[in-house]
Amino acid sequence: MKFNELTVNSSRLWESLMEMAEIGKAPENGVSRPALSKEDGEARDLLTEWIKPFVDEMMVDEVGNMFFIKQGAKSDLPIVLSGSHLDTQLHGGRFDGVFGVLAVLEVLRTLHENQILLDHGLGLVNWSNEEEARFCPAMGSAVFSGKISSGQVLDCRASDGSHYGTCLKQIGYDGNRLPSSLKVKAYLELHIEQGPVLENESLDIGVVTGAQGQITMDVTLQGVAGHAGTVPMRLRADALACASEIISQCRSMLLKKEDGVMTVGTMEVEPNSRSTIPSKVVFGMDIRNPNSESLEQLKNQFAETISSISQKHNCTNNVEIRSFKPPTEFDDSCVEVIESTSKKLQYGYKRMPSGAFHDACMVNEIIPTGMIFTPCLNGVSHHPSEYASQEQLFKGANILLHSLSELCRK
Ligand code: HGY
Ligand code: MN
Ligand code: MN
Repeated sequence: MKFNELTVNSSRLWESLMEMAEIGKAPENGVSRPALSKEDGEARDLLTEWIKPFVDEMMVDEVGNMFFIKQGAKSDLPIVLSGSHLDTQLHGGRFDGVFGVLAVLEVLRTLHENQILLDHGLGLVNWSNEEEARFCPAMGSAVFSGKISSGQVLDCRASDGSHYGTCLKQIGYDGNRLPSSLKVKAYLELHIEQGPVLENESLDIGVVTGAQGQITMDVTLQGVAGHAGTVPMRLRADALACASEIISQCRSMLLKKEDGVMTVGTMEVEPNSRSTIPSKVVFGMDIRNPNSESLEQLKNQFAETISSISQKHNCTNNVEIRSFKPPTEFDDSCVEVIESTSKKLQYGYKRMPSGAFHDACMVNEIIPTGMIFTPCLNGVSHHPSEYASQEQLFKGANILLHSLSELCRK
């Protein structure tokens, strides 16, 4: 068979995804495998068991990033790295992250069974805590790219008080092999799109050009508790009424703009009783924009809105920035390899930005990086109904196989 005709094994890839989805299985095909949970530990163990026969070296760094290296024919050359993340949102799906990890395993299996040894070594990486669903800010890939220190991540605490370093030790992935010994030529990440563009245009592949920047923040509003029946409306300092007006006002501002998104996905209300005026609200805000200046402007405009509406409601406010990730432009040479591979394999494709953030956005800070998208059903992700067909995943993994092979040629 000619190399160009080589494909991954579609059913083996699908079966590995379905077996991995059993770990942290949740109702309606969901997966709950939060970073550093017991389930995350089991998923890491299973990946290690599966990949052992196909690699020459494994290393785990201080924050739990896992690297598996298959040496190339020319061991003095830098390796090409590819991967994604095994952790999921608290109520996540079967494909976000894990598809990009198991597709690299499938590429290694395919090369092995066809006795193909590439010039450059090929590495698989499982990044720790990409979702930051429990620990934020604490992305493993952010440590790898030098954006935050391993100490900051190891000391990070979840909202339930869990300590990152302690949880990492408990699952046995507190490593010590800093990846600085790794020489990396390029990094590719394969991921479901998590949006509706490819499906709507009946395309197979997204050649990702970059990603939006993101600011996450916690907004605390302090009002005054009171009896729901006796306090006249004009005398209230109702923290929940204040929060509702802020969120609605911020949404109206964004709806008038061309781009940018804002989500409030978490809210704690005290004392959280039907017949007591809420005295305190803490809500989590996620703001994104493809442009740095616009992102900064949005943050400032929202801060002004929070302040003026808080005054109107006789509430005090505090805004804590939890994380900031700048917009990303991926490396032209990586984008071109993915695009030329899509043409060669005659898959329908388009160049497109990513609405979601990925480990690739962090890695791109220090290593030439590219991303490949595949469609997902109704563009849904971060939800149990997340779905991609075996055929869609097969095409994505084939693009990964041939793009990586191209990059691994001297
Ligand atoms: O939130 C994101 O964009 C990523 O999926 N964690
Ligand atoms: Mn992801
Ligand atoms: Mn995600």
